[in-house]
Amino acid sequence: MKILHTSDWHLGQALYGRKRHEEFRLFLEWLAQTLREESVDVLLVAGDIFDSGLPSNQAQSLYYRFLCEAAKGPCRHIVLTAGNHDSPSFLDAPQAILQALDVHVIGHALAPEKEVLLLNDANGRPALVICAVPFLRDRDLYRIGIEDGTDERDALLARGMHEHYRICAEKAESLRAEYASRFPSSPLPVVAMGHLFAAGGAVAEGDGVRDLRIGSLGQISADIFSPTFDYVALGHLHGPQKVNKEERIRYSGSPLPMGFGEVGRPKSVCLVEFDGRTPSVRTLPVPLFQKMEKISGDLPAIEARMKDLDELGEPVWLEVLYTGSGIVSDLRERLLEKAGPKLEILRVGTAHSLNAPSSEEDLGTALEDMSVFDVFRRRLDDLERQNGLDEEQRKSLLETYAEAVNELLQADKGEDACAY
Ligand SMILES: [Mn+2]
Repeated sequence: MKILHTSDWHLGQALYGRKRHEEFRLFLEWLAQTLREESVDVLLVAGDIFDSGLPSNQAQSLYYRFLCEAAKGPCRHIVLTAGNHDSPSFLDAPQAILQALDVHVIGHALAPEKEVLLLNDANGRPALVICAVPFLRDRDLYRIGIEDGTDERDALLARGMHEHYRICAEKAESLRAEYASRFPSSPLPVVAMGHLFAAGGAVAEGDGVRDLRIGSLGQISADIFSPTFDYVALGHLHGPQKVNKEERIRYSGSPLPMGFGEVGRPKSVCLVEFDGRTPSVRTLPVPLFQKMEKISGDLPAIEARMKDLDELGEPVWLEVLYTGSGIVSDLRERLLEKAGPKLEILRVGTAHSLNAPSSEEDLGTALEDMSVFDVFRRRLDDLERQNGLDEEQRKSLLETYAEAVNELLQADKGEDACAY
């Protein structure tokens, strides 16, 4: 059984407001073709299929078209699990009809043993066990209310996750034993899926990984993956990588660069084959479907580089970082004027505005525990540290912000009223 492992498609994602449907379409076309060319039997997508819980019609259309296309080819099994960006209910809704195409979708976490799938080969003989574990949310793991301290919560969450994978492994072992009694010469490989931040994994600035917590908490030690699992197909981190240098535990990474922070980094999918229970893994590069570049420098340097790129005549998306001395108040307008028809400037800023460091106390604070005002106050604290913000300015910014929030909330209510 040949497996292709990918994750973090983030269908529907936009880059600073720029929609990326064309890139997603080209990627899925490439993937469908790769499944055919490589005679892949099993496709695994380890979470973050969509960028948001309520994907646009276009993003949904790409997804369903791809599944139909893939199901027509030699790939006999497709297993998709939810990531932290996905809505589990949204993924689960078409489960019955997708099942008819031999597409298994696991949005909501189930009882662990129910996530264990036994896949057959072309002759209808069991050939592979998949523990299709989606992103595990707090509520999937424990239901006791914990008032204070993220430490305690993280510890409980980690314990719950270990338990979840332990039960999966147990179930997989029992399937393996049952099978071994019938076919002693060919052991059944077991693959686990997961969408989590394994300790030791690397993230890059600006790679678009939405942290499960602010800071580095929420990491799970890789010993969660017992030796029962012959390969672990992970999602969540966007750079392709092994975990703890272990050949068998991998992040495929996202197929598209998720932000300018990832420009120039290679993107790939993993092809996995088993010799008995020993996996051999080959990474297959994903082509770049849209050229992106970061330019930095003073005004003449930026304009010179833009001119060079213009002359290449291919579409380029740009992030421009102005590092010159002196303030150019109409920077964006000036650059837009200079940009040829193939250049799209998606982001313009100064070193200061693009890379503002976040405050240290942020570490360990769960975003979901903060109000929108807490977040805004943190932002003001940052500004105060960098620019010196006086009491008056702080007060007036808070007031303006409150006004904007209230307006939005009212607008929301209005829309709801209309919808009913
Ligand atoms: Mn992701």
